[in-house]
Amino acid sequence: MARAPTSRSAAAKRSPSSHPSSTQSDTYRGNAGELQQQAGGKHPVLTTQQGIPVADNQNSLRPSPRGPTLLEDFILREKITHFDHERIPERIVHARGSGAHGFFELTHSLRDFTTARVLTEIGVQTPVFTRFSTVAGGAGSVDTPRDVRGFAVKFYTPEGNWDLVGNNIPVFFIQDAMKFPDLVHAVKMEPDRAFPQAASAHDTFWDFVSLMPETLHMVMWAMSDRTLPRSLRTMEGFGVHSFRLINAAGDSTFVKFHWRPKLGIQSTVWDEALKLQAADNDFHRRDLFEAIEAGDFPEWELAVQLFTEEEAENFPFDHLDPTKLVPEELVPLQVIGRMVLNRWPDNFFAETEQVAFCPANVPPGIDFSNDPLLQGRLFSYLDTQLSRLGGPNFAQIPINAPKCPFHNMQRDGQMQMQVPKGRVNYEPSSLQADTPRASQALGFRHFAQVDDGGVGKGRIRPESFADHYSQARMFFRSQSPLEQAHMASALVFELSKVGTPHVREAVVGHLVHVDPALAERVAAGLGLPKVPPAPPAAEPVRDLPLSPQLRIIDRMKPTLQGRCIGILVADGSNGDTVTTLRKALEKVGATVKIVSPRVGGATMRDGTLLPAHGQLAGTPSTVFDAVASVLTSEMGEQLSREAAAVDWFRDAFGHLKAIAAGKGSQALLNAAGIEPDAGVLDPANVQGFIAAAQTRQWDREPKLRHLA
Ligand code: HDE
Repeated sequence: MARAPTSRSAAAKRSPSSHPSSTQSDTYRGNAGELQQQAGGKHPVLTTQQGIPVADNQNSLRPSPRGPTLLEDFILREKITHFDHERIPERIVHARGSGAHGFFELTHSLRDFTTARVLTEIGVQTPVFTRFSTVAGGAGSVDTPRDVRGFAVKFYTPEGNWDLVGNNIPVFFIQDAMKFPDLVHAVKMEPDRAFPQAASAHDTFWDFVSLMPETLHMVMWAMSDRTLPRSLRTMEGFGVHSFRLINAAGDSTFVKFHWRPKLGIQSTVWDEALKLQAADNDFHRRDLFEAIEAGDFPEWELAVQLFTEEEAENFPFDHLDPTKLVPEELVPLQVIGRMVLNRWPDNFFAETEQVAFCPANVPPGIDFSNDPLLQGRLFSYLDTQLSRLGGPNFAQIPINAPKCPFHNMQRDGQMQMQVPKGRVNYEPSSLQADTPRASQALGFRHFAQVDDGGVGKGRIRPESFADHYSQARMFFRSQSPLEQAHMASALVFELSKVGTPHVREAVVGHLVHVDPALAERVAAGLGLPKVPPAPPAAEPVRDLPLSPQLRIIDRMKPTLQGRCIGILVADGSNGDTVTTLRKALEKVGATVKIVSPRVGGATMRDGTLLPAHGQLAGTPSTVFDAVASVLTSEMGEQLSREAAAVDWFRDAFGHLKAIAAGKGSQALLNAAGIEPDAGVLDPANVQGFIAAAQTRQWDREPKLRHLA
């Protein structure tokens, strides 16, 4: 066996980060760098975790060619043992997620309201790591179920980490942390049968809803198109709870945080979301990855709603109740900065999986409100990290470590990575001059809230939390008629998956309070003989002013930026038409992907080969925002007998997408049963197609499917 010789000069030239096993430890890096293969000199020598060079990575150690494996084989044992321990417990909620690095830049100072530097220093770029997630499914579940999305941002501020751990919906299902385990148990797969995965359409979830009327407002959001985002880049984000901002004088102002996507808010339609679960399990993850790789960096505005204690007292609801939102019409949004995600993680496990968010992580100048859900969250996240990440030192994992200096007397514990020096690991001490000390001037101060003069200790739900239906009604009635129809249909879909008749009926009973006409529509959709009676409501339901800002359809941005158009080609296609269309689409910011029966591409009429991004059978139109086809009549005829091609058009039409299809595609349109409308154009009508592709063909929907 030839021992690999060492080469100091080659090791010296190589940058430490290029080493495949580079870690934070310089010692480790240095040792590994000593060993360099002679042949070619590019590959460092494979070693064990102890730095022992490995000669053979193919065969385990045996006493004879066909003999048993020897226990002595420490290389095999170490490799297999490490592999056996590669997984850590997945998050009990929000297990499925995708993250990215970026920065937050403040454009408007909140100096009058807070001392937090991240919210007062205009122009400074604070590094962030953002993780988006679904809630109910496991880590390997699909990206597009009907589900709430997590929107968690870790700001590495100069005064410590600030985690804004929000969702893409501004309210929550429950009012008190005490009910969170029940809610999560009810929505996740049922414990005896272990299905359904990543879906709320089952008995236990709706049973819980039917018995917990406080869920009704968020249920209306969950049944809206908000839970079917087109992309993580087209989602809004919300801090949900009221937080406090504290200024230099110690005054408190309540704040609600909102993220608004630069691309505008946009969703898919339900049938499309369902089919995406087959077309691309990683639809959102891939979209985020591809956008960042292409330099098309996802961006959001950060906006705040600010209000005082006195103003809050006059709201027609209690802002400490997380099932309530503060309408923009009541407290306008002020944009204070932007977040850009510009770097995909180097390693999914090390960063996206190990990132540990916690709403209790706030720098001085930001403080909590008494929202009872937030108060419970302040405990839960640190607690869950201890078991998920294996001990109290998870803050030392690079993705979790603050990027500002940090010093304290916390010592030892599993996986301790730091090597503290000196005798002093306590405070106060007089033996060392440089030990950390608390600072009245710079340290975190809690807002000194005056007690609200209540009745004393007790398991008490405030009276001001009693109205469960008025905002649910406000949200439903603020939607456009089509969005209302989507919600009614979603309720019918979900409740049709509920096998227990009394649960279905009880939910419809609650809907009577939300909107009697909605209850009628859902009852009809379920085939109930009559609308069940509404349960008693603790408070009379009020007609609050409507909030059109809560719609999606009207607020979709007329742009092709961030949108992806598929062009179907086959042998004989007119390459000039394809090029003209492609250039025009790319000019206005769209991403264009070529689809062809074979991934190797198609030979154009002039003999040139146009390579494809995707094979037709594996690239259904569900993954595009609009589609075009440039085909000869002969190929159109041939493809009209190909199910994947017919579905390509049928689904694009059914999902309300613009279609550019010339004469050559007529046989396909016929086979797909498409009756051309304003959203079906000739590929030569480039500007017409661009205009149509900027939106969905909403007028088409009522002609296509029965909505409840
Ligand atoms: Fe969470 N939540 N949550 N949650 N949550 C977790 O923490 C919890 C709530 C949210 O990308 C867990 O590290 C309780 C509201 C996001 O890593 C856990 C309560 C909102 C993420 C936990 C809530 C959220 C989590 C699971 C009610 C929106 C994913 C793993 C009192 C404002 C963060 C983990 C990531 C994750 C507890 C309610 C958002 C168990 C007890 C409300 C985005 O600690």
